[in-house]
Amino acid sequence: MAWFKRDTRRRATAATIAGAAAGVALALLGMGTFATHAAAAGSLGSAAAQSGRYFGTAVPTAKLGDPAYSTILDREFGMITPENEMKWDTTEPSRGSFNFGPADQIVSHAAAHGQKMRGHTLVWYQQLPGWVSGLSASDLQSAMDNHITQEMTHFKGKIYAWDVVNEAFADDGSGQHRSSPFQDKLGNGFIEHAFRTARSVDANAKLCYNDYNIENWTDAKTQGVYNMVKDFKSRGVPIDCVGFQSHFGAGGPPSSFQTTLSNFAALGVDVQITELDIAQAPASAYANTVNACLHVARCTGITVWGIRDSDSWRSGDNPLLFDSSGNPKPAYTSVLNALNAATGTTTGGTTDGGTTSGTTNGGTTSGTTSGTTDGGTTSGTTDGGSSTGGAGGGACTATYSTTNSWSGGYQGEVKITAGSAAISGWTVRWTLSGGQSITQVWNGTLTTSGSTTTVANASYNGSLQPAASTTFGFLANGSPSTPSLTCTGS
Ligand code: G2I
Repeated sequence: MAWFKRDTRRRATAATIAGAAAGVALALLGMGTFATHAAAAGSLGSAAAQSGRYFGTAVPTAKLGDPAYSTILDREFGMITPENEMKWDTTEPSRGSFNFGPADQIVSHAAAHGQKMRGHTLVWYQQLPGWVSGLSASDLQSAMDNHITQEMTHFKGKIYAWDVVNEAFADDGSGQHRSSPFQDKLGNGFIEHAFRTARSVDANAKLCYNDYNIENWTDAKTQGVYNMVKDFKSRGVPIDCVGFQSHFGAGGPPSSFQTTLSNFAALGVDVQITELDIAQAPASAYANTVNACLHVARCTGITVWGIRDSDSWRSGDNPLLFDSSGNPKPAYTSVLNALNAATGTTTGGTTDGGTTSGTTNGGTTSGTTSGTTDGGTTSGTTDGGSSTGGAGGGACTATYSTTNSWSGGYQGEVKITAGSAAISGWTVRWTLSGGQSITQVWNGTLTTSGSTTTVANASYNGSLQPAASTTFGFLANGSPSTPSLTCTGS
């Protein structure tokens, strides 16, 4: 019921808000840091800059030539992450043969428009060219070192922060590293080795660890990453920042998100929201996410993973701030208002500012976020495989749809709906067909055993009122097919 607590807290009376705001103002005056409140900024980038933060987006090279796209890009965003162009399959498609052309185009665009760059990503188990997985351990080690060295050297001086290692932790609730060519051949030390190599190449770029499903404080995956960063800081392994991808369901961030950001920041790293998108883009869920960052002094910036809904990797969810015609959505306004409301409140500190409660933005958090909004408005899909389970507990049904597919892979979404009784948890099970394998799950916790796939609720979306729904999504290799789902409620 975490969402319920969050709503309750945000339903403050006007008097409470006014009192809290006055308290903050007095405290700031006392600290001598209160700045004259500037006029509200009219773009995301300039509004974020008022509190010393950036607002960025993911950009694919192919869209730079689209004037409707680049107009929004250059008006709104001060930071760019290449969506795919700095990944290993593009930059080193065969061993020792480097191709920085597509990313260079994005870097040139950024330089011409005064935008900064996040580098994404040097070591990741996905979008790896085939030759990497065929190497022996010692060959892989030197290939990884060479890849980091060549890529960072090429872009030296042009990158604000690098995602040195991306998504190295497992989704199975173990809190351990996931299996990957790097993990399996080089062992746990590959992450530390990558960061040390990166620092030796470029002493000025910030070095980040980046992952998804690490936003909820009590999740095993969050704790695993937290313990790694704590260990790195205690032993002097060079790490400067942690990126929270923040691919959320319609309920938005978990209620502990600000706590998570603040606890990581307290280890002595910057924290950043690096790939934000939210199913159906509820204005309140976006405002909650942005405010979680604004309340933590070392949360230095926010990046959304695409501009228009049609640009999104999960376009069936309409998860972004602009509609497919480039018009700002209600979520855009709520984000802009939140950024403007934060002016002068938490900048400059090096310690966690997570207790500045008076900065809640005025009236854009509607308090109706339920975490159960139907995410089932997906495109090109087949419904099916719905079934009911739940002996001894509550019943639920699960419905599958394919939200995206491409050669060799697809993205699916499963909608879980409680029966006539409330449930406090759910599990969906199905059997993968030949050639299918799941590579990523969000808003759920994956366990696999052979071809049997089980996804249980995440910590924040297990509780469903009678007839209420939630969704989880996944990415898979192979071709889509309609599975027969078994849903069990508890
Ligand atoms: O999966 C969402 C993101 C999760 N965190 C790391 C990010 O790097 C990742 O981004 C996505 C891109 O948005 C997609 O655009 O990464 C996907 C790959 O894992 C990207 O999808 C790829 C497709 O898999 C390719 O088939 C396609 O050729 O996009 C390519 C270019 O459109």
